[in-house]
Amino acid sequence: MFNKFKKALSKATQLFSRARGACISDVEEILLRADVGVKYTELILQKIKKNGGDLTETLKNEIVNLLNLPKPQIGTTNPVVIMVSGVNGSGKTTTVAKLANLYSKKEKVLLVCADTYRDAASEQLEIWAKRADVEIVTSQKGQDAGAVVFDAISKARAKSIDTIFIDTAGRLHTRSDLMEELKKIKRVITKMKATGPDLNMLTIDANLGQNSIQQARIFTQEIGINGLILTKFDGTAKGGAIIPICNELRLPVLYLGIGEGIEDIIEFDPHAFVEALFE
Ligand SMILES: Nc1nc2c(ncn2[C@@H]2O[C@H](COP(=O)(O)OP(=O)(O)OP(=O)(O)O)[C@@H](O)[C@H]2O)c(=O)[nH]1
Ligand SMILES: [Mg+2]
Repeated sequence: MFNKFKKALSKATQLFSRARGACISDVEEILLRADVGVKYTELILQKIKKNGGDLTETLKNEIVNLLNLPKPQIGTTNPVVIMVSGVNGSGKTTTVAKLANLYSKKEKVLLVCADTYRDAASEQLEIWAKRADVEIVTSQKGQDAGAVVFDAISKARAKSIDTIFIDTAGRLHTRSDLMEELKKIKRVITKMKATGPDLNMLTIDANLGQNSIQQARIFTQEIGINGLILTKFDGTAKGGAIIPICNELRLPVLYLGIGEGIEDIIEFDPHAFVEALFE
């Protein structure tokens, strides 16, 4: 897993690894260029100045501390419900497919297309379901997304499915009708399972860097996101934005998307991440 991480992070690594043995002003420049942002760069530099000792080690420890936010507890009643939301093109469909594939190695999973907005959304997800060799609940364009989710959870119960993955329609955080639909999906889940979605995750395109914080905040306020997935991390030079994103939102990063293939996802671990960054 470490190797996969290293390869996928090569862009970010190119930048961070230069901090090894660098002086403090170089570190400042590196952090700012990686889109860590002024606030968190200052915070990290203050710690380095205060601690003395090995600069690289302090830097690594500080980044781990900043990324180490508590992860949500997954309930013990099946099906575990995992819902993924996000703006258009942020990687929701690809991500639910990758996750279903990952989980299917250990348990019975079900993919659910609750995107009833986009043309051919079900067809797209069906292709992924075949690739991952997992079951799917499809839907029709214009169908009520809440009803699709209701049927899917009923089916999951009848078939003793362990975990279901719900793909939702892409929306701008400013589109209130679509935001209402997400709330409705969440209400339907909560009616059928009092604890609500076990994971209510937001996909964020890592290339947006710090610019993603405002839109993410709106999703968080509206539908109570409890974990983040940074997608397209393989191509970004703004990987340092992961620090302001999760700290401003006070949400842990749970996965990183690192490519377009079905295996291109990594469960996020702050230590492994930082080790790979500084390789
Ligand atoms: N390089 C790279 N590309 C990705 C990653 N995740 C998704 N993509 C690409 O991003 C594009 C959009 O992905 P989708 O999964 O369709 O995004 P979506 O959020 O479902 O899009 P809508 O349903 O239209 O809102 C596709 O071309 C994917 O191949 C990733 O981790 N790395
Ligand atoms: Mg989609």
